[in-house]
This record gives sequence, C-alpha cells and structure tokens, in this order.
Amino acid sequence: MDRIAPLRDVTDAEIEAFWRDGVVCLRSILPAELLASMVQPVEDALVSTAMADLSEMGDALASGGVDRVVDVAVDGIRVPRGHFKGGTDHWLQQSEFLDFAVRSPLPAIVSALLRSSTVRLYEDSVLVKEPGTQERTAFHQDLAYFHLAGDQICTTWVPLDTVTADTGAVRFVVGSHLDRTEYRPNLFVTTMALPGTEGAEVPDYDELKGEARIISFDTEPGDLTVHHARTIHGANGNASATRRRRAISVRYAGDDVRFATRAGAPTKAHHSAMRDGDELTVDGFPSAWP
Ligand SMILES: O=C(O)CCC(=O)C(=O)O
Repeated sequence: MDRIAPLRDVTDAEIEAFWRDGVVCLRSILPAELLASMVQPVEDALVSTAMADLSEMGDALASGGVDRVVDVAVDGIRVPRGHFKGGTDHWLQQSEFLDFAVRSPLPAIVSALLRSSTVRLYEDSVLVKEPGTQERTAFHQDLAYFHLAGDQICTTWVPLDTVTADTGAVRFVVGSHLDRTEYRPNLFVTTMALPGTEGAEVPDYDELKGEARIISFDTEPGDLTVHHARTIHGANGNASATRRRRAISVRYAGDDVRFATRAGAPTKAHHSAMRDGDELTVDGFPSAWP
C-alpha cells in the first residue's frame, strides 16, 4: 500500500485540544475506501487466535451468566449477540493491519498531534462490541499497560461504524493526562487490577458523580478520536439490538519515548531484547513516520 494522506490537515486548535484535554476528536479526516478496506481484515481478526472474548472473561469473573447464544444478522454478516471481543498486535499476523498502522493517514496525524518528528507503532487492537453487549470497558489508563516511558504516546481509535453513547462510544476523563499518578492496569471489563502489577487503582468515575468532566463523541466512519496514553477512559456496553461497534485502535510512540518495563503488565515476545532506557528499535516498533 502507498502512503495515504489525511483528507485534511490537523488544525492548531485540534493540537491544542489534545494537549489541554488529553483527547481530541478529528472529524472527516480518514478516507471511506481505507475504512472499507479494513472491514474484512477485522472479520478475519475476530476469528483469529489474537482475539479474546472479553465478555466470557467478564462472566467468569462475575460468575454471572447472560444469554449470548443467539446470533443476529447485520449487513449480511452473522454476529454473535452480546459479545465484546478484543485483540492486540494483529499487525504481526495480518499484513493489512501493519499497512493500516504505518501507511494510512494515522502516522501523519499522530506526528502533528504529538509534535513529534518520528512516530513508531507500539501496538494495534481490534475492539468489537456486538449488538447487545452488556460489558462496560472499565476506566483505565493505557500507559499502565505499556512498557514505555515518555510523554509523546497516544492511542488512535478508528470506528468502522456509526458510534453513539448507547453503542459504546469511548468516554474520556478530561484533563486526566495531567495527573502523574502511576496507575495499575485492570482486567478491562472489570476494575479488578491485573495480578502482579503496581500502582494506584484507577477510580471508577461513574461512582465519583460530578467530580470529573467526562466527554464522549458520537462518531461516523471517517472520524477518529486520539487520546494521550495517560488519559483515563472507558466505555459503556452496546445497548443497540442491531448496530455493531467495530473499532481499530492503534497506539503510537514519538521522539521522547524509551522502553520501560512495567511489572506485571502483559509482555510481547517481539520486545524480549529490549532493556529499560533503550530507544525503540525498528523491528519491535515499526517506523510509521516519516
Ligand atoms: O473500545 C473500547 O471499548 C475501549 C478502547 C480503549 O480503551 C483504547 O483503545 O485504548
């Protein structure tokens, strides 16, 4: 794939919003053909070994049980009702995801927002909430999962569907990226911390009513949100009976970022040669920009 340019430049106001609020929504910036080209790779990812069924994990943790056995048809595709599926590092298995991460408009957008002359891929993720998914995405901070230190780190969240609050738009705690607390990662569908990790537990902002400003964005394919790796965020389930919430989330690192082991956070075999303080190498962290 040749490099694809954004449909428009990132504005100064958007860059300021990213650094002020810890998140920005960029409207109408990704071409429709690019998103259409990722529909089948996402379906392939959903049945690959890189995916975890987060709903089943949530059930096991809560020892509850909900009816997820009925499939529904959406746009001619049979989808398993009520399932939240998530995977990471699809780029290692599926070349379309590597192309998407390094040749799509995302690296140019990230370079502008991070004010970074270089951009490297840290990881990608497919995050699908099928119609009727009950699981919330627990409030968490991405940096707590990343073996990275630095300030120029962000996550791009690219919807393939129209996404609204009731289908699971991501909810961001405005300004939380300015908080330097070291947080623990959690199990994603529950506030329960990952065993063996260190740091403070991320508060459940739904319990802290009125004490934080939470924003979410209704988005169309072609829009994306970008949040700072310290920004605390979560999402509701997908209450719709018919609408899927498919998203590709790609996480990037800029100039000031170095490797930094985080005890207990998930490790990656392709980072096994990395030592704390190392600059990010090209084989473990593909170069995306320039
Ligand atoms: O898609 C979701 O529900 C959560 C997304 C998220 O946490 C991320 O991409 O960093």
